[in-house]
Amino acid sequence: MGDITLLRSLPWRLSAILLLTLSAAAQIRLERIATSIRNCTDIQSPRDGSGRLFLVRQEGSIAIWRDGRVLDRPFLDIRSRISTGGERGLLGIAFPPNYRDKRWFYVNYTDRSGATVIARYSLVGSDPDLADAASERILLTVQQPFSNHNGGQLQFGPDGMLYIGLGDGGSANDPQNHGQTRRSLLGKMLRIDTESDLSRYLIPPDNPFVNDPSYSPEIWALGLRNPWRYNFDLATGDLYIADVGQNAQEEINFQPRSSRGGENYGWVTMEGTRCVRAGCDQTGLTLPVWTYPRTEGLSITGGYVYRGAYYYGDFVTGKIWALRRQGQTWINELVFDGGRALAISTFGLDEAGELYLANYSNGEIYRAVQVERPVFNATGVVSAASFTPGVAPGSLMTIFTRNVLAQNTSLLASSLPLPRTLGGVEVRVNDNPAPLLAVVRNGDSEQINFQVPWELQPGATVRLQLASGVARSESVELTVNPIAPAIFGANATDALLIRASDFTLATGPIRRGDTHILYATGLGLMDLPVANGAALSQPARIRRSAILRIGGVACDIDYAGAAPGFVGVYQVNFRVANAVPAGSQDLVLTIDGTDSPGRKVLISN
Ligand SMILES: [Ca+2]
Repeated sequence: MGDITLLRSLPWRLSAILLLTLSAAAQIRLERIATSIRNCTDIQSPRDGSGRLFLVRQEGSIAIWRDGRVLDRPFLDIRSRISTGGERGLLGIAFPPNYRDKRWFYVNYTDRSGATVIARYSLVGSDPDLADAASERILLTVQQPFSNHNGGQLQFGPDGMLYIGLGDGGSANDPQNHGQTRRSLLGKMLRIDTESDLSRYLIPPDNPFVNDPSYSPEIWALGLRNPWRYNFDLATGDLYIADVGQNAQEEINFQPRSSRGGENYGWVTMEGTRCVRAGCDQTGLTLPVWTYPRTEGLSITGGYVYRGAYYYGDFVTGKIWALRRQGQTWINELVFDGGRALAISTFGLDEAGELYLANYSNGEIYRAVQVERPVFNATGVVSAASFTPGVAPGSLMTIFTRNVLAQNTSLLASSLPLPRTLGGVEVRVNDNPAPLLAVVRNGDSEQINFQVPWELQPGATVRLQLASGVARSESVELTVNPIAPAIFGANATDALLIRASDFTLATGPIRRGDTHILYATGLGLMDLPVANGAALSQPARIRRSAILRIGGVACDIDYAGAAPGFVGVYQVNFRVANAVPAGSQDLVLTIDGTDSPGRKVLISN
């Protein structure tokens, strides 16, 4: 096969095909920036220009990461005040707007009795790297009936208010119905004003239930199970609340910046999009914009909007996805798969907008680094025989790409049926990996040869995407043709011909009256079916009419059909007509009225 699908540079003639290109989220790899942050529960930037990250340890201390290393002295150590283990401990830190001028911050922890405490601490004197453990001022204490589902995040919104996400109090299936109980702070998103009066917190007058005494006035939204992580998109002010599921679904709730609050996110009437309580009255509920099932993960860890997409992960399966809105739909892509060794407990975003995450199980902190994604476009998807556009069922295609292979490589499929992955590379056709013939990088030139699946319907739009490891290209859409005839060449111009008399390569001029064989692709369906990636072992004729002309003179065709033993390749056996003129002539194969690009043949005198 390598002799037939000769690799060549991209031809200059590319027809303009109007195509839709879908944008895609960046794939990432992880770069370790710190170790020894055991059981990290939060990563926060004070956004004060210092470049520091504050790394929260569940056991009750906070470390500072600055200039590439963790400072020896903890920023804060309140281990003596807290209960830890399981879902308890020091769970979150938040810096108020204009922190540089304020020098105080907030933490969320479970105290010795297991109650949730929201407290303010201040710095020691002028030292920006040391907080005063004796400066605690408790703003809010919420009793917890069970040890789990304590929430843990604290976030200031774009409105300067402090948002506090509280879980439903724990156990399973919210036995005390806190999520839907209006006077309970559990199972809610709270919104309070901490900055207007430092002696106490205030209820913002525009909270949704301030005038309804059946609700606690702190409530901003209800119906949450355990909103362990939630964050605002710093660019838009939209809020993403990742709510940990019970038995079936992990969910992401989206609250646009325009929201005035009061959403009911459904728990425990519903878990994600699934009914939990009998009756399941969904009136007034706001359903998640995205859920994932147990096959993908068991405990969602919400993240941040990073380079235009919401990156989040799963604590148990170590997967990281990017979710983004396109029109009215949400598109979710896997961007990293760390496996079960990566226990993603929290994400962080530094002042420059870079994304971080913590591995709860080994104490490592990572920076996410964007992976160069494979790149190709529609004009780089061409017939493997002619390097001209045209996608037809069963045909062999070449894709010219970048960023698929790290080094010079020449991988050829070594068995039939053709594999669906070669060297970690896939060509996805409507999300299904297609049979691959070759994956080649030579210098900056990369090309991939694949077979178009037989079952594609002419006229349909087909979506192509490249995958290399976890990296994914953007998708490119093409229209399927019934046929796309193209003749393989011996070089850039000349047809590759085999003499039928002795099956040797015809290298010199050919004689009138002799029978020759050419190879082609894109000739459409045959009178025998063949599986994708497989070759027939016997002849099978094409269904459409074939005409072969040399120098404009039609030549008799003995056979036009499958090339037995080859995938996606046809052969045409023809006799050079006596009326063909001598010299260099154009050879054109016409299938059902569609001409192949011409190839040169030399006719002897
Ligand atoms: Ca929900």
